[in-house]
Amino acid sequence: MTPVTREFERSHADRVNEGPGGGVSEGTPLGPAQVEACVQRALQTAPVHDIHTHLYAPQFGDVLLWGIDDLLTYHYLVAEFFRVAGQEITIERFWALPKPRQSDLVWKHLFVERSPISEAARGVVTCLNKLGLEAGDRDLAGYRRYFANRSLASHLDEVLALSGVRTIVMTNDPFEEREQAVWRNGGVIDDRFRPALRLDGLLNDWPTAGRLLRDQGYAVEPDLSGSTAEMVRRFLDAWIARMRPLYLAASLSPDFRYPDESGLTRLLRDCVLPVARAHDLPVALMIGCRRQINPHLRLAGDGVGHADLATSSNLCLAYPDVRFLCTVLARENQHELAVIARKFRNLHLFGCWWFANTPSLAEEITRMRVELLGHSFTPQHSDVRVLDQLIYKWSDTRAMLARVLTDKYAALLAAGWPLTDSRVVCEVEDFLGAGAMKFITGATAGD
Ligand code: FIX
Ligand code: ZN
Repeated sequence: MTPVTREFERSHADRVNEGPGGGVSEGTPLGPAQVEACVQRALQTAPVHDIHTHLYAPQFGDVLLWGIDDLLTYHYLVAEFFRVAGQEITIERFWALPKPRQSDLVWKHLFVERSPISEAARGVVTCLNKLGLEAGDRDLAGYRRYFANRSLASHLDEVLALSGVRTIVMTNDPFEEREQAVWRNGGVIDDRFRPALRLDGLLNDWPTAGRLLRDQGYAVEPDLSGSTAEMVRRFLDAWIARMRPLYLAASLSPDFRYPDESGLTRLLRDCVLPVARAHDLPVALMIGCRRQINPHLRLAGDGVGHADLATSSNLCLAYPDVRFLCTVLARENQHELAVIARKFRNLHLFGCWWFANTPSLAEEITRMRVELLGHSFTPQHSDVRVLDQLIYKWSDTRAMLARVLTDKYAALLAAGWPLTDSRVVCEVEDFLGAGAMKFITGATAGD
């Protein structure tokens, strides 16, 4: 049993379940007037285990983004900036500027010349205010001074305290040179950060991945023939040994089909799934991103497409002994995925991903998931790329969950079911990531 499994095997929920009368007798009984305050309190105190981010432990150096210029050049805001900037600011001219000049432009167009009303723009306001900087002062130079005077170590502590985040799961690309040095030197030493082995390079761009593997001495073929599958498995084994990831992950296009005649099916069937099974590691599928629909926008240029989710049920059916995490990008796919999850205990839904992470969509999706799945899903991950964004993404999620869970628990009480504060607290802990960690580590309650 790994240390991670031990940490999550006995959650608050399990302890309450051991109480007399199946646990409902432990804690203080709740009346209708107390439900909202109890849910709010539970959401404020439960630690967050953020199961998908693009943050990195400080030892990765400048791979970890933080501070005002990174906040303002977040790709969500870059896309919004180009919608309102004058034609004289061409996309090429913008990219040629150093980051602080890019953020000057974003600030001017999205925060000075108009109210920062979009979700991503309001997020910056929330971050600044919660850090004690008056966003309304519009003092960009002052915010820069504030961040310049912070040490990363204490800033990280403060952001984690403000956002209530205990665990940050990184996105670790084995082909990313800047990350490789950390793994060569013994790996991550800050246990607030946990690795996830990201396989987009391998699965979505085989010509490049194959070349990189050959450079590293793996005898792989462009057409995947010969010993390629065995070599790729060895490559994955080596990275799993080095990184000890919580799960393997890939984002997939809406055109992804499994099984089919493609190289992607072969790489999954002959390499990734056998390796996941052998190491007892879940596979996270993030489906529906149509990459680079406007390549000029770079990271901001990705779009969304409606996926054929028969692929998810085919995988869950064919590999009952592999645990799958899944999130989908298109609003149109959300209901279908929740129905599929009802059919497969090896499928855990997580998060309202990217364009689905807006207050209105996240609330709609979360209500629907609670109604169809009860507790057996994880409402949110942050997906943040800049450390400070944890502050607004998790305060927004807590506000959304407060509305949804208050309604659901109030309806349950009204239906005549007794509730206690302890029960609510432990269920909220699971919703904020403890449940996902149990699924990921194979310690799901009831096993
Ligand atoms: O593929 C992913 O993990 C996506 O979440 C990102 O690549 C995307 O750019 C993003 O930041 C979404 O929030
Ligand atoms: Zn992501």
